[in-house]
Parts: sequence; C-alpha cells; structure tokens
Amino acid sequence: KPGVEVGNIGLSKEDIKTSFLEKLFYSLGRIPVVATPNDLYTSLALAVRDRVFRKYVKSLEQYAEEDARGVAYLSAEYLPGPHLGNNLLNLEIMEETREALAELNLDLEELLKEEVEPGLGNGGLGRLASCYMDSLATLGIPSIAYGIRYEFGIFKQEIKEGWQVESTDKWLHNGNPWEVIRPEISFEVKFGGYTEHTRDENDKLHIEWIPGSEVKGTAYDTPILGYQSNGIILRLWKAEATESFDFAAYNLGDYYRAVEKKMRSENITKVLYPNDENLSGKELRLKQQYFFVCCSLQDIIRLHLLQGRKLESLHEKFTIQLNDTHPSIAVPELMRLLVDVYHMEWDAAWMVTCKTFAYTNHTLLPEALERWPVSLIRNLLPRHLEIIYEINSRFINELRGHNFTGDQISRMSLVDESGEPTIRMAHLATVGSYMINGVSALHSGLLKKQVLKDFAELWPNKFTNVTNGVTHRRFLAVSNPGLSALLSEKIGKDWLTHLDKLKGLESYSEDETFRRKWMEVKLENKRNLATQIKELTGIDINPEMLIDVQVKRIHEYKRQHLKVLHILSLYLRVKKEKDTSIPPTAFVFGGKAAPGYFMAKRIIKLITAVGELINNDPEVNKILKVVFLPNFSVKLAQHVYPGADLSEQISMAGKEASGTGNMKFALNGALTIGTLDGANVEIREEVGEENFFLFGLTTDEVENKKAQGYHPYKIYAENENLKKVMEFLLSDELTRGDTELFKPIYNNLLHQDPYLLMEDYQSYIEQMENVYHVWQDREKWAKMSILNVARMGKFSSDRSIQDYCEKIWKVEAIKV
Ligand code: 26Q
Repeated sequence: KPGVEVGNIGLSKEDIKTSFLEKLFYSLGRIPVVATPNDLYTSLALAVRDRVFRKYVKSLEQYAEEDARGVAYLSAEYLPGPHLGNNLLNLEIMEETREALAELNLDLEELLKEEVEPGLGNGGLGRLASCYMDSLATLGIPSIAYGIRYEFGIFKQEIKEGWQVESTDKWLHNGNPWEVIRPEISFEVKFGGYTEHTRDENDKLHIEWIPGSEVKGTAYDTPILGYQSNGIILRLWKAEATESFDFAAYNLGDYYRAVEKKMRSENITKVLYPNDENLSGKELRLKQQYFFVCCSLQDIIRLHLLQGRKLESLHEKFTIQLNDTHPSIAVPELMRLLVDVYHMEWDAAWMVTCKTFAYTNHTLLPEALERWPVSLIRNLLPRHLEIIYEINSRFINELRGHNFTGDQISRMSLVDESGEPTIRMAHLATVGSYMINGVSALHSGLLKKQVLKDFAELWPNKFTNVTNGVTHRRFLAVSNPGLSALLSEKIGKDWLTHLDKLKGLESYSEDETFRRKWMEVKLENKRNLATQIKELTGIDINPEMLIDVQVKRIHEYKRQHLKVLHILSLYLRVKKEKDTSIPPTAFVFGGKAAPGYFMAKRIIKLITAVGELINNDPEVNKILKVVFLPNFSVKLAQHVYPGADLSEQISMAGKEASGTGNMKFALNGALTIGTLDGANVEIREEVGEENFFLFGLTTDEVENKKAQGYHPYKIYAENENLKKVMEFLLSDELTRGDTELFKPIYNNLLHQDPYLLMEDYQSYIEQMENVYHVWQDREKWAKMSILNVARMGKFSSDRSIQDYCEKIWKVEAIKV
C-alpha cells in the first residue's frame, strides 16, 4: 500500500506557512514582495489542495478496500462556490492559516476575496448538486460526481442603464489551482453517422454504429472535502479532438482542417446554456448532455471492471443518480454499451439498466420538461433513437398487458406524436429508473398527481420524496462566523455535523441577554451587507433598516414583480399621502434573467427603474431604498443571507419545486414571508406557523381558480389601491416618458396573469403590514428569529443525503 504521508502536509501554523511560501517560490516562481494578490491566493490554494488530496486519497483507499457500493451523481450543472474558505473550515485550519498569513503581514480575508468561483450552473439545481457533494463527503458515502467542465460558466451580469447586459464568464483566466487534469482518463464519444445491422453465421443480429464524427473527453478532477473527514471527486469532462481524426487530416497534409476539427470538437464544452426552466432544443445542448453521459458511463464501467467484477452486477455496486432529465440519455447509452459493445442480451441488459438509475425531478413547469425532436436525435445519435424506440415498444406492450386504454398509452409513450415527433425525456428517465423522487413533499405529491400521474399508478412503489437540503457548513459556518460563534458558545460545536442540535437554542429565545447578542450579530452582518451594496451599486443603506431580500433567478412564476407592486404601493403612500409611519426598509433584489427571456429582462428594468425613482427622491429615500445587486453568485450569496432580516419566497403555489434559498435565509435568522409552495410548506411546519408570514392561495385554490376561469382585470378594477399601483407602471414619473416601457408587464398582468399576482396581491400587502407590525417589536422579532434557526435542523443536506441513502440508494457510509 503506497504511503500518502509524503511531503509537508501538516496542519500547524508553521506547516501552513512553510507550504505557502514553498508554493509561492517553487510552483509560481515568486517572492512575496513582487507577488500579485492572485499569486498569493494561488499559493495558499495549492498548499491547501495538497492537504485536501491527502484526505481524498485516504478515503479512496478505504472505499476500494471495502469494495463498497457507491453512488455516481450525474449532473449537467454544479455551483460549488469558492473552495478556499470551505476547505479551510473542513480541514479545521481557518485560524492557523489566518495566523500564518498574519505573520507574513498578509490578510486571509483579502486572499479569500481573490477567488473566482466556478459558475458551472444556472441556479438551484446546480447549487443543490454541490451541497450534496459536501454532505456525501462529510458522511463518508462512497461516491463520485460527474459533470461538464464548461470553459465559460453562467454569464456575467452587469446592469447598464437599468438593463441586464451579459458578458462571458472567463473563470479559468487566472488558472484553477483546485483541479488536476487526468490525461490518462479519457474516452471517445461518437456522433452522427448511421447504424449497420448484420447477421452472423448463427443468425445472431449485430448492430454497429458507424459514426460521422468523434471527440475525446478528458477528466479534470477537483477534490471536494467533507468536514473533518473524507473527500470525494468532482470529475468534469472537457471535449477535445481525437488523435485519430487529427492524424487523418495531417496525413492528407491538411493542417488547417485538423485545426478546424479541433476547434469544432472543443465547442462542445465551451459554454453553459443560461436557460433554466425553459428549453431551447438546441443541438449543441444535446451534444453536451450525451458527451458527458457517455464519458461518465465509460468511466463507471472502467471502475467496475477494474475491481474484477462482471457487468451483470453493475447495479449491485453502483447506483447512478440522474439530476433531472439532463443526463437521461444515459438510459439508452447504458443499453447500447451493454448490448452492442459488451454483447449482453437485451433482457439482461435492461434488467441491469433499470436497477442502476434513479431519477430526481426538479420541475413541473410544462415549458421546462425536456423534449427532443426525433429528427435531432436521429441525426446526432441514430443508434440511441433505435434503442429508445425498442424500449418504448416493449413498454407499450407491457401497458397493453395491464389493460391501459389507448388514451393512457399515448399519454405515457416515450414518443409524443401529437405534433412534430419528440422524445419525452422525463418518461424515458422514469421508465429507465428504479426510483423517482421529487424535491419537497408538496412537489413529490404533485408529481404523482400531475406530470407522472399514469406512471405513479403503474409503479406506486417507485415514487418517493426527498426534501432538498443545504449545507449549513458553507451557508452558516463559513459565511456567518459571527452567528456560528454565538451558536457554538451556547450549544457546543456538534451542530456542524448534526444540525438538529440547533434545537438546543430554543430555550434561549426567552433569554433577554441572548436576544441582545443575537441582534448585535445580525446588525454586524447587516453592516457587512451594506458595505457590499455600497461597493457594488454605490447605494447607501442604513444598516438599521429592515433588510428585505429576494435573490433567485428572475422568473414570472417567482413573482419578483409582485414585490415591486408592493414597493410601489408603499412609495405612493409616502409620496402622495405623506405617510411616514412605514418602518425604514431596504428592498434588495438579485438574480439573472435568461438572455432570451423578454419578460424577465423587463422585470429587472422595472426593479431598477423603481430604484432610480425612490433612491433619488429625498422625500422617500429616508424610508425606502431599492437595490438590484448585479451578478448574483454563490460568493455574493454568502454575504447576502447573513445580512437579511426578511426572506421573500413568494412564488405562485405549485410552481417552485422546492426552493433552497428559503432554507439558507432561515438558517441565518431571517424570517420568511411566503406562499405554501415547495419546501416553504415544510419550513413553516418546522418553525411553527406563528413564526412564518404566510399569504396567498394554496395549490388547490390555484387549481380551482383557474378551472372556474380567472379574470385578473376584475380584481384590478375592484381594488382601488391595486389600480393606482398598476397605473403607476405606465406613468411618466416611472417611465420617464417611455410609456411603452412596462406595457408588456402591465398588459400581461391585466389580461393573462398566469401566476395570479392580481389574485394574491391583497393578501400579500396585508401580510407585509403584519411583518411591519412585528418588526416594530424588536424583542418579538428576535425571538422568532432564534426559533427559526433553532428549528432548521431538517434542512441540512446531510439529512437529505441520509434520506437518499435509505430510501433510494441503499448505500452505507464508510468513515475513514
Ligand atoms: C435544460 C435543457 C436545455 C437547456 C437548459 C435546461 C435547464 C437547465 C437548468 C433546465 C433547468 C435548469 C435548472 C432548474 C432548476 O434550478 N430547478 C430548481 O431546482 C432546485 C433544486 O431542486 C429547486 O429548489 C427549485 O425549486 C427548482 O426551480
């Protein structure tokens, strides 16, 4: 057994200092006086990476030795956030490092700021994958996470004249000290061409896929460390040209064609598609999905065979979790590998396949359910189309055997033939998986009632719920050191690995001194947030104000514009009625709009226009401020959650599958105003209804309202206040004469209003009055805040991962 205790990887202050200087001298060739901030950050990151790798290698040895069953997590997106601070926490060397640097006259905080985060995801789904990696590592679950190494992550957002402007995210510009390239771990991926069906002398059918082109995927590994313990690998694939294709072109003396091939191949992992919850049906997106799935499955099979096992037992040693349908082409791809490449019989291969995969659904929105045109799949993956058709015809035969009606069968078919034929990827994932889960109790229930209703009737035991969770180590321990210290002082440090220990805080909500300390910590975090706001927007916020925050992707269903209508109603009260009774409030927004999403971009412009108006009006700006934080990211989020007083979770009931920001806010002591949507339902159950500001229709009421015929105009016409607010959207004051500016929003709300803003408006306004009422009583607010934090134990991603292990994966922890 090779030793891993080589080199200087000690954890003392002196060890860290020595390593840091060694990295600076010998890895970067620098001395401190000429080192740039990025040099210093990189040296520290490299020193820390060595220590992280040591832990990872130890875990890996252990997992291999025990021949353990493991999880492969397949996700097209990851949003890990900055690694450095998190790794220092998990190695428990935050203070030692701070001191080591201080002795060199360096400030750890300054180095932490240098890190550019990998924005390899759109929002909730990618961040969830990263929270799960943190918990998988901490709990010691043998696992590996696969994804795509996008050269450009989610676009950088700037605000110019109030509008979102996108530019490319060059996250690799300064190099990436956390990853190592694994040139030896690379696989070929084929595209296009045609299939050849031939019979051998025994009349056995052989099918060969003759591709039109090939690319190579190479592994880039980033170790992800758990707290005090194990590490796991995030393995991201980068696309390159294959040698053989290069070579063929060279031989023809066609150097330029070879280079062109190379560039075309590299295109596949060039950029992340910035659409969430809305599909574009672009060929390159399908290429990305197949590319990373194909490399990952080959790697899984390699690992399986490396241990001397047979492919017939793949499902015993591996379970593969599909993070939404984005990797669902894995179902026909595994069939292809088993049947065409490893010559397994169809039935045996199908048994292995559908005992290997499990599928997590993250959305019910019809426009977000992935469908790929049959014609596109035929061109790009001709063999996969044949396999999908075969899976479908066998599935439909099974349904006939169960006496399903023709109607039901065409609803359940993997192929939608109502218009241009398309493949329903959610159906493919469902048929090819042994378990299907939603991401909150409400969402999992609706999944069985709506989108996958027929499937839930056919296979009731395949459906389950795993409520999302977040890592409290990043989102509390690392990002809110003030509150963390206060918690540990009262209840010890066990909460870092057992979040339900926070329950021990409950009784302190009655302790006046504790409440004072609690509010002091919050105020300090609000000062910090105010500083960030000033730096990023130039806007001054008085930290004593109520800080009311809505940060998330911009979407009509999330109803950022409902919040705007409320702000306008307050503005009109201050301005026209000279009402000065409203408690000073800063409304903070943040989030990106998909570049092609017209309404979402208008909503950003609306927020910034309202901000311009209010922030520059001396009659109003002592009471109200409106801020749009540009380029919301994990890094920025870590400043935002700790500084928030109020968390806005105001989507129309039935639309937000879970939400995870809701959990991060509450964990940091913000109170929530929200609808009964996604995980809000469970958060309210846990914290107690008296500690949650509820408003709006329930999912059932929404359904009834829509069934009866919804008339937003009527609501508008009958509500004087709402009418004034709506008319203000068209006013010169707001639009500076460009009366068309917010017409699309105005018209949409008045005549369609698919997300029932008009319906929920009054209830929201009234609940906000209640928020203000409680805010006036700071002692009560503090109590509620403490109780919220004390009761958030359920929402640790450690609990979610334990649920996955027990309900779905049947995998056990192996602690080093
Ligand atoms: C798919 C195909 C083509 C292009 C883009 C996409 C795509 C990309 C990202 C579709 C959806 C997404 C992201 C979805 C997402 O973030 N969903 C959120 O997942 C969270 C974690 O479960 C939930 O908490 C949120 O409620 C849900 O909206």
